[in-house]
Amino acid sequence: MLMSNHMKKSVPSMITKVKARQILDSRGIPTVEVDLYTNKGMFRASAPSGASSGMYEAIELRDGDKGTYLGNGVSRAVRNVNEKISEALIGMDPTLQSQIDQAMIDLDRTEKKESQLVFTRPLLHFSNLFLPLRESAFWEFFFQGELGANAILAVSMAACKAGAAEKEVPLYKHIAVLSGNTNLSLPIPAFTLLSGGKYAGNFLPVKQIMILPIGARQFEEALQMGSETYHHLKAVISKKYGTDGCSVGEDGGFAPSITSIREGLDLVKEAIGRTGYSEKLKIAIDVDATEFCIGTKYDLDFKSPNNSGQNFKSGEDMINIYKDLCADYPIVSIEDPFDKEDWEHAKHFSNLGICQVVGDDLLMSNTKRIERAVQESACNALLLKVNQIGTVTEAIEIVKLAKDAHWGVVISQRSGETEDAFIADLCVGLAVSQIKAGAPCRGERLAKYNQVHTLPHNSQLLRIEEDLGDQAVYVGDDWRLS
Ligand code: 2PG
Ligand code: MG
Repeated sequence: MLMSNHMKKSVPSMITKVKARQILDSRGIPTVEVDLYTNKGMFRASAPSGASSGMYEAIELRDGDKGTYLGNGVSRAVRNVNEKISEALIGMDPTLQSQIDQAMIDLDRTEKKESQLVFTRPLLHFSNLFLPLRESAFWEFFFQGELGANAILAVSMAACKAGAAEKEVPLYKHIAVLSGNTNLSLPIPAFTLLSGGKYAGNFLPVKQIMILPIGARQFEEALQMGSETYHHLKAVISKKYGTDGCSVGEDGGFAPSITSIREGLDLVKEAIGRTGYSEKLKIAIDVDATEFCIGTKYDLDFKSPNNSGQNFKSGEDMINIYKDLCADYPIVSIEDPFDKEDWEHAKHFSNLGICQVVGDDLLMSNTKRIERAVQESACNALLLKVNQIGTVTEAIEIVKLAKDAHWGVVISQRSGETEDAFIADLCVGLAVSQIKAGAPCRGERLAKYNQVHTLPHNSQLLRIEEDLGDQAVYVGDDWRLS
């Protein structure tokens, strides 16, 4: 027995098999799931997928065959894992994350150095010029990597889980070691309470109104505050808009038929008022302004069928709107307050220092754009979407970039999620100050929050807060520092 244990240890640790398959994400759209095998067992990860995409991010590979899953199938990405990536990784040590990621990056580049521009439909009509760019037939083309960010990321995360198992440490600790981080902390959750923008069928122009439980003492308490406020909000909405006002958007936030940001904020304020935590909960908004930027103007009525065209705002107007909102409500963070190319207003607003200004579409988790934003002070927090950067190693690097600039860091869900809780461990391992994983409701969102949280007696595997015990430090009041 002793002998065989000894022999087991001496077997060199290596990846023995990588197998991908197509699964469906939370929107019912295909995505890539990977099972990566080592001498220690099988490790599974899946890639999320979002609505916003563009020329600066790592691009997921989709089949484009409109007859199958409306063109969203990922069988080519799956094949890339099963054939090319698998061949490149078999035999590698799963603890060597950066080498694994580099092998995939190299493989992608040997095949095709740059993303490929693929046209799926010709430009249709001159009138498209007047639509927001992402609405237009101009965008019937997309940039496509060779292997697919969906293929690469799922393998990268599965390998990271395998590396942790190899070292016999929890995933977050493995990530901390990979990044050289010695301070573990549990992030502030940004819970979506109201959904709007492209996420919901109401007329609320902004994408999400969220709460941040900065006054909680532990993550567990933060989760309780989020859940209770969510349910108080449900009651408030039911009373005002009827139960059909309680249908939810893509990341679980309620989507009553409200038309303005203030109407939404008033609902949230009322719900917060019912909790008894008023001082402990702050508000964050993801404006996602790129969605309603037309030329140099912002159309706050962009979702209204009776849009009179009278509610167009200039960048300056938007700054004034944000100033007033921050004065009237406990708003501490605004994400994408301007179009992704409106650097001037972003700089101006950010320099006012009124609140945390988060760059999502502005940065697209892209190193060059982050460097520019740091230099120009166009925002003061990074929103990191792992599938936009593509590998765990690159995610670690850009978080460092943001931390070096003394920015906040929010690690974020995508609208299309899976039950994979990887980002929870990533947040703790990198000690970033905020996790944005949607509402405190719906399985694919709770998978992340529950992973950070203590769930005593509920799992054979320890959750992070439980595992850290007395050493668990909830970010709380220090949430701005990452
Ligand atoms: C965002 C993200 C996540 P998507 O804008 O912050 O909520 O959305 O994944 O659709 O790009
Ligand atoms: Mg966003």
